[in-house]
Amino acid sequence: MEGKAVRSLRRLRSNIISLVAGLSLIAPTLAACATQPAQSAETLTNFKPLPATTAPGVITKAPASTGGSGSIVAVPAKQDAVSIVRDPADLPGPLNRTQPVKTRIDLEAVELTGKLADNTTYDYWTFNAKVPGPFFRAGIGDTVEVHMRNNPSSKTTHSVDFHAVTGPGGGAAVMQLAPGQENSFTFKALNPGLYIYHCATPIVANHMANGMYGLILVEPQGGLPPVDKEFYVVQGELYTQGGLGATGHQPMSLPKLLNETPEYFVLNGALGALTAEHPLKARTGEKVRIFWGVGGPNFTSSFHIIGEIFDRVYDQASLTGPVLTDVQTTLVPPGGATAVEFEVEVPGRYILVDHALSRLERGLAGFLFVEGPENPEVFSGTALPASGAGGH
Ligand SMILES: [Cu+2]
Repeated sequence: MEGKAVRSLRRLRSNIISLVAGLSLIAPTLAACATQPAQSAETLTNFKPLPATTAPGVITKAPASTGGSGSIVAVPAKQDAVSIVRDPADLPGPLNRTQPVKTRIDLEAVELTGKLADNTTYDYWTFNAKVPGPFFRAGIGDTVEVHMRNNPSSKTTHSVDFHAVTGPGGGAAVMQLAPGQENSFTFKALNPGLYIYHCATPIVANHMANGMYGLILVEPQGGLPPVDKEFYVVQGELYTQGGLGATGHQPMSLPKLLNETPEYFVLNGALGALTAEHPLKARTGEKVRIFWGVGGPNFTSSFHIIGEIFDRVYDQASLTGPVLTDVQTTLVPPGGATAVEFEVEVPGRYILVDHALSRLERGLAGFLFVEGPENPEVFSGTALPASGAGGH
């Protein structure tokens, strides 16, 4: 039995090594593509950060109850898995009001099997069946009533901690909900800012890694300056038992979670979420704002867009302090956020990354497609035919 296990692990390891070797070609290719004119949507959505390996199936330890302690079994991907990806354009617009109001937020904890990658599935825990949870918008001074229900089909207790809340546990002290339970609490939005909310039920890092995080914006007096497009992106990590690129249904690995050794880094919950499924789109001349959070649970993001410069950064999501200008890369800690603004002057494909670029090889990438007339005064150039950018 042990010999078989060792052979299987060796095979997996060699698959991963060849996978990673193949992926190392992606980064320079992407960089070369970054300033090329936008192509047809079909061509541009073919990008796959992690092609499926030739591994026959995921390799996991069988549960002890099967009598197979330490034995190696393959678990196929679940056929009923759904997309848990939240469209980064799915967020409410500016409030455009001057007086505080009483407002209401509704959350539901939903456990469901989602698509992590091609032929790889994962049991996500979510707010409202998407990762990240809904983007909420409140105004300074608002009284916010938070309602939450834990879906009766859940297997575990869930809760919510809003970093925008002043009060015990950010609400989590009164919101530990067993499956089928619901409750509410009320808070006053005292501080403007862009805040993470997340499940705060032990093991909290497990609930967050499984997808239970989102953002709430508390607009400052008068709101934020107008822009043409706003987007909602949250970075996270996944700790699967099978290695990077392993197919099949992937249980969470507690040792990897505790050792902070994720297999995947993702934007909006899954591989390809913001490249193939829901890329960001804008037109030249538009002002873009990205609300960027880190659900983590563990890794600080060095947020950068390949081929762009942030004109303005609300550092650490402070909306009332001095705004940073002309920034290349900005730090966003776990449980933190930022808002960045920039104008897009040149058409092409731009790539949202964490500039700790090994994470690109583990899935962390998003595309911003900019369409519009060429702008040779700002950028001009042609790739060499053999530069690896062929086809773009
Ligand atoms: Cu939870």
